[in-house]
Amino acid sequence: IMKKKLLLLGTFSLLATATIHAQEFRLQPTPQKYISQDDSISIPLQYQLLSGNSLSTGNTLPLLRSLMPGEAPKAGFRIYIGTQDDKTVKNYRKRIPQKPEGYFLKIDKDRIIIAGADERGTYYGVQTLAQLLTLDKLPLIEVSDYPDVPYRGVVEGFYGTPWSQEARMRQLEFYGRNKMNVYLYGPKDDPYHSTPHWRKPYPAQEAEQIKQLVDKARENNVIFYWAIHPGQDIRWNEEDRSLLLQKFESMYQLGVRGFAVFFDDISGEGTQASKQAELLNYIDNHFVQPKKDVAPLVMCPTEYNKSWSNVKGGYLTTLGEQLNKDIQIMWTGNKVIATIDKPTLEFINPLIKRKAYIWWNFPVSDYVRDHLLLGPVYGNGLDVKDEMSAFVSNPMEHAESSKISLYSVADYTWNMEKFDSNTSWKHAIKDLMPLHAEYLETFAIHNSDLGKNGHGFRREESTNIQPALSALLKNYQEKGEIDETAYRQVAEECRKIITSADMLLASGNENRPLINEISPWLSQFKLVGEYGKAVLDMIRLQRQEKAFLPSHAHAQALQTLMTDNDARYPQGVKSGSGQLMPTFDALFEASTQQYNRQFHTALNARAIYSPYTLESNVAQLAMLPTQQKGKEGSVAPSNEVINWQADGSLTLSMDRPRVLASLRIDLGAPEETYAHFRLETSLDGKEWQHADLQTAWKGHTLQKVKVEGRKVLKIRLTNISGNEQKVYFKTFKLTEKE
Ligand code: 14T
Repeated sequence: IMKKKLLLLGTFSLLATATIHAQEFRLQPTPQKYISQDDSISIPLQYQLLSGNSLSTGNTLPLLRSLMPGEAPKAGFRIYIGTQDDKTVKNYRKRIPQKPEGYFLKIDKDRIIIAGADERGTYYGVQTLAQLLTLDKLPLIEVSDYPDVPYRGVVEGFYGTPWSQEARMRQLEFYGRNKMNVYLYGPKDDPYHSTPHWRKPYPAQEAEQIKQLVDKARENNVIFYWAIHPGQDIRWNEEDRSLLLQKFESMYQLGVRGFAVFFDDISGEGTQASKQAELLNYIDNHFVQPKKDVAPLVMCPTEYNKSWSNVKGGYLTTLGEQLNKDIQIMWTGNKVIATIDKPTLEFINPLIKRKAYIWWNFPVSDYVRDHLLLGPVYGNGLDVKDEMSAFVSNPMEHAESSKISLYSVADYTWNMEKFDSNTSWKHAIKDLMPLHAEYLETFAIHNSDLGKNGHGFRREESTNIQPALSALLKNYQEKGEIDETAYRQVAEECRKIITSADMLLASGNENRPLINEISPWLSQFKLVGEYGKAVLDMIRLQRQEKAFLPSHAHAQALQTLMTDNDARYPQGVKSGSGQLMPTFDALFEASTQQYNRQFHTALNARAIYSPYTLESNVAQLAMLPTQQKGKEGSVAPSNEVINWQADGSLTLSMDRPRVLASLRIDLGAPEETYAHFRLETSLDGKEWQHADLQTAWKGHTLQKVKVEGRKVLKIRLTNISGNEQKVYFKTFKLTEKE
């Protein structure tokens, strides 16, 4: 009896004959089931291929042949491959999981069997073999595998610079390798996807590029969905309907076999549920169904998350009742940016009378463009595989950097119950830069959180060093003492940060596209590490009158360099903003204050120089960051519906009285709403002067405030209606007089 070992989770057992690296080997995405023996074979140099008829077209065999070049008609080693009805695999039919995209893979002493439930399943069997072939020897193994979620992948749906052609080509290959089967093309800033040009065909050059992507997608067994975003100016007439169908037909001619219509982030006419449903059904009945080779239609509703939905208004139920059953409906969860759990799906599925097609807004960073979101994927339910039809991730405009999350999304959607966030994250990093993984991990762990933002969505950051950071700060602030263990840990981490930034910046061609994307943040990251060291010097030297001064000056110089680097890029550059920077700033302030007290000096003890600060007793407003660029100061837009309670107010305070040139406020609400608010300014924070709101131009919700030449210290906006007001907080922007 052969000794068999059941490995349900995690890494391979150390195979007697394999290399030491085998210890770190892991199949990705995590398979449903595999059994491996403590034995392995050499990779066959020659083999006989016995392949099923179902694979005569398609890319499964080309992939296999590219992985194993030694095909020879009379070789003793045999590879049997096929889908379930093929003769080549008939002896193994019962072993094939009866699930879409499932496969059975067996490696024996004298043969390999790859048997799929369908063509994509067989292809995934070959992808698993491809991973095993990276080992020095092939382990004797049996894999029975299939995905938990039917559609898994990516929706390029963010605002900002769309991905480059080269980036997309690399993505599609990545999806194939990670067993993701959909890519939805819908960049908000492609003019031919959205208003103004959705009605027009692509110019020849752009069309050619899309064709190239479609081919690449097919090569990797990914369904390329082309999405249209017509809602901003669509008219519900035959003319626009036929223009839309013509556009789809032109995309079909380019090879597109998946179509989507997005009605997100629009207002006015386009938002009517019954009109949307009528259009979608028409497309389904007259375009998708007759063609026979087109994937199920996908739509993104206008009310695409719970917080924006008005169940009584009937929008979602209308879609649920009227849309053809096979049309998929997207959903981002309880909010625009949210993790997905059981209750999320129990809310939406009954309304739309089908399983939601999850549009997960992570790691998208278009609302926090100064941050990179490189942390682990966590927070989604591990018990929701049966409640969703799809799970697609909306990524960052940084394609390569997004792969850290996308790798884990592939893992999560394939095998939910076994998804281990941290393990998956570490392997994602190793997959991106095997030779520099250690350094990339250090960079990623400290570049995970989003900072303050209107959606209130945050991520853990610096979890490896967070306990040491808080112990160090607490002891220093409360007792003026240095926790030596924590001090050593933080000093060591700063050293690692500086090394990692250097090693990655000088990593040459291991992953050039990735380094190009992150280089502004790498420079910032190195400064964060140096700043940390300078601040550690400060607390160490705080009682030494002379020695303290250069460390204080150095820390200030590094603050200036970080501010300059941040200002060098239009989107800004923040690194370590979650834990490292707040701790270092607090240590800078505490040690300088101590020093000033002890030596009766007046060194600058303020780490962050921010001319504007915001206070509010309206919870959703209090989390908004303020910004300053030149003469312009602003509060970031909220991006969510604000429930502004009666008497709730927002106060913007300045570091010193400043003379205003203009002030603009947009609550995204009709003109009448502004009568419910009182706007005031103050020069001393005690006496308040009224200021008049005026509609900037007809039909627009933007208000201009008559404040030219007014000298102010504070600006305050209060809800005086006595009732809660629901508003959007789109603009709050002032300019100062020269
Ligand atoms: F379609 C949706 F599911 C969706 O999420 N739409 C957009 C998306 O394109 C964008 O990348 C994402 C993150 O910012 O959120 C949606 O865009 C918004 C969301 C807002 F709350 C645009 C404006 C908003 F105020």
